[in-house]
Amino acid sequence: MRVPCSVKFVHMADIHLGYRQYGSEERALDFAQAFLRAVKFAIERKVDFIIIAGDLFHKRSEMDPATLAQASKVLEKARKADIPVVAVEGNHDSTYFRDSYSWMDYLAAHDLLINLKPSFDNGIVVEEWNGQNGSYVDIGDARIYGMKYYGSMTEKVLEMYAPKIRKGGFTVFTAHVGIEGYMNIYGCIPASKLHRLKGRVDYVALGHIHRSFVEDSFIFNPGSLETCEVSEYGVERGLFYVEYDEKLKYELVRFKGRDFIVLNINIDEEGLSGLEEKLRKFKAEKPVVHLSISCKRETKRNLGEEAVKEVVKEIDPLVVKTSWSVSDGIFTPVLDNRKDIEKGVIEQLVQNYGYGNIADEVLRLKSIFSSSFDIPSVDRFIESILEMRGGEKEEKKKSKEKRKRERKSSTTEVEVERQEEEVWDWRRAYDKGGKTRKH
Ligand SMILES: [Mn+2]
Repeated sequence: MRVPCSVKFVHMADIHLGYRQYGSEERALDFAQAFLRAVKFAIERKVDFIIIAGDLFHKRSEMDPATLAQASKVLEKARKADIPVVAVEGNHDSTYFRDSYSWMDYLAAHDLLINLKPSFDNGIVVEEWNGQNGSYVDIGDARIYGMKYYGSMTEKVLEMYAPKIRKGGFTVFTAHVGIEGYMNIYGCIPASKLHRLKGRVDYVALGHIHRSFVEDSFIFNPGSLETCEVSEYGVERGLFYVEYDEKLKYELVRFKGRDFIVLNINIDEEGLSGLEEKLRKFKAEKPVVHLSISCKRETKRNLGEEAVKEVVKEIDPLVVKTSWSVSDGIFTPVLDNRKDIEKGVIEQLVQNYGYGNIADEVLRLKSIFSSSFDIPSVDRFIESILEMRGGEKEEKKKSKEKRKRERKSSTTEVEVERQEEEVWDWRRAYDKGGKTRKH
């Protein structure tokens, strides 16, 4: 006999709280605001529960008070509305080889979320959530199973996990794992391994890949809420609002985040006025600007990076990133670009991990390791990086103060919208440079 069930929920993933993208605190606030918006949406729709399929946080160990406050303040909103939040840990949330206490466990200990993961004791243990630990939980007409990120062990763990799944009403399986063929990142498995859960599971709720996709109305991946790297900008991403009433209905809900402007320009041909013209065509509020500039080596030398940045400053950007591709003439051998290309690839790869721009250092390490595995020179090199980073921090601080002084007020429509949006105390405290205000 079929038991009728009716379920309503929101499925989100890859929130990356605490990500100071480009070293910008404003960007970290964008990620928090995106999370707040998503949870408020769920509350407005009066859902039965919220699923967070991993990567709530950007960093797994170094937590700072502002980030923790962002997470708990928003999760408290859901708790006040009596909406349970069911989560699993992503690669950014936990160390997956050792089973240590994570910040997600901490939030679970404060009744702010249900952190589902199997345990291991002579094989896999899949038990009901007891308020502290567990792999599945029953909420209303739904049962939700969770599996955290296991990296290269994912397939093995899933193989052990799958036979333990027992259908209970509308059954969800949520995991932080990617599917091969969507994005070339680590931690993906073939889709077939999950399609095999059909019959026992009604909805597979994934996270990890930062773009949305749906397979067979069975596997769902919403993508990241904010733009974690420039290549994600403009990609379909959002959260899934799902209703089940003997029939599955879902929609991808998108929210507008920080504006990005991605531009290619040949300065020799178009000049700085060409750049100005191109920039003016965008209607963006305090955007992140990525400029790929190509020109002759001579032009770069004569013009300099600052002149280009001055032009971009006209549109009041939040961040300006430039990458130059210079040539000495028509007959520049392609191989000359190899280093740039390699550097570009590494920049893209490490950008997502919050280490800042360390492409040069990675390349240098690569050359040390590929010439000879010489530990003393590795040590020396690491030490020199650490010294350099110390200096950079000072400089960043200075330029931040300068930026603050230069900040202009703008009154575009988007700005008004933002002001109307509910803003937390931590955001204000942050704007004041972290100083506590008297009430
Ligand atoms: Mn992620």
